[in-house]
Amino acid sequence: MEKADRAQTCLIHCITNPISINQTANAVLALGAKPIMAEHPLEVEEITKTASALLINLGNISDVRMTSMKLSLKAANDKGIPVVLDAVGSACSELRKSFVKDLISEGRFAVIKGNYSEILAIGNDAYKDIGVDAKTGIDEESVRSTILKISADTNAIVLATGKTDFIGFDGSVTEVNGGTEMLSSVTGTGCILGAVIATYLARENTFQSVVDACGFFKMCGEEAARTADGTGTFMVKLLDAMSEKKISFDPTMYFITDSTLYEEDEFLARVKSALEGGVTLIQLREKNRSTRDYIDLAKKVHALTSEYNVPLIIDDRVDVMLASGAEGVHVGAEDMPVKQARKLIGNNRILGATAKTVEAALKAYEDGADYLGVGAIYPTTTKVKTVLTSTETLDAITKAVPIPVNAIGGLNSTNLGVLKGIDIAGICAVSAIMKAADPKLAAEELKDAFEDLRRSR
Ligand code: TZP
Ligand code: MG
Repeated sequence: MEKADRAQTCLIHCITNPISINQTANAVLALGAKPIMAEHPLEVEEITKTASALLINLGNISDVRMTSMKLSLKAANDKGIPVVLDAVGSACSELRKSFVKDLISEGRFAVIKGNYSEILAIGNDAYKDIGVDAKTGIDEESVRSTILKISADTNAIVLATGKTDFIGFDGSVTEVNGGTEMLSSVTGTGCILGAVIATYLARENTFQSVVDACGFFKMCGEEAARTADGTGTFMVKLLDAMSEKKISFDPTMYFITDSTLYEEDEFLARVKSALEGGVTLIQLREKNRSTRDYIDLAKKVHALTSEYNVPLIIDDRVDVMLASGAEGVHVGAEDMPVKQARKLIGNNRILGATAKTVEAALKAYEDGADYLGVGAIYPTTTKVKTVLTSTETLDAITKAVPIPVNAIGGLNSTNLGVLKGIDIAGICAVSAIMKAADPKLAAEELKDAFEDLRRSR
């Protein structure tokens, strides 16, 4: 699911409950759309007509909102505006259950959503539950068949939310997995999802939009859970995840430095030369410096990389990254664990990890890595404790994880042929640039060689 998918600016009319009205409005804003929460019967038709989607949420229902919902539903249907019905509480309240039936018989919905219990209550008159949360231990088969039944009766996409979201339409059911238990530890997350779906439908009224909205929301939940300290910060981080501006990076030509070979002036001149040559990402890699010297140098390198709009990654040291203002950190197997690093740096900064096996790659991805470095492909002359990684393993890793994977180790502009056909995002190099007579030229040649390799795939 691409997080970059953002709703165009459009108005989302939400008639919803006061428990979650604020989070719901903020969620729509986070997605780049505009919320309006109007519910007075004398104004809702006028407002719905100007909206790109309508959300009707039955939570904490009142007479006024019931009246307004019917008026808005008709206005939306007349104008072909997609409507999402969130059937909150339809399993615990006869009033709401019969109101759902009323609404379904009077108007058309793009999406009807509820948790497993709510969906079962809509599909089966006798079904009852207590409260607005779904019962545990509900049989998935009955959820699937109920979704399809309601969908066939209403011609709506029907969504049953839970650990797995089931989305049914036209005889088939799509599952969306993932998410986190924490989504059910705070109130209103289901209501927020309704607004996310309405916002996605406003942009593109398709089945896929509903699937994407559910996947996006689960992903944001996972991301928020990674850095939350409790349910309070989870809620805040969930909004952050929905609106975040992750620092973007281009891993194509990733230059890793080695300052041990030069005086500081010469080192900085070479970094600048590599930037002139078009490197797209730089890692400052220091093994023998005091913390103070590491921060000092990082600040100097960061001043250079900022001029060229190239993100700076700091090897191993989260503290040096934070102190220098660098954009990210890279951790290896003996460094801070990926999960811990993600928690400390937050969700927006770049986190790289070294992986030498498919298992390690999957774990790093799940723990929050943004990219992987895999190698050494060739024996390296740079002073590192590393073993070779086969191109077969590199290939398997690129197929196993959805994040960019870079090759590293002894690579130069004349030996990239072994990487042909492997879906790497870029190459990392130390010596080929650092030790070159002309780092600018070396960076250009390496970049060209990688572009050639890509074209010859
Ligand atoms: N990890 C695996 S190989 C390597 C690291 C840090 C060093 C790569 O250096 P070079 O000079 O590009 O071989
Ligand atoms: Mg390291």
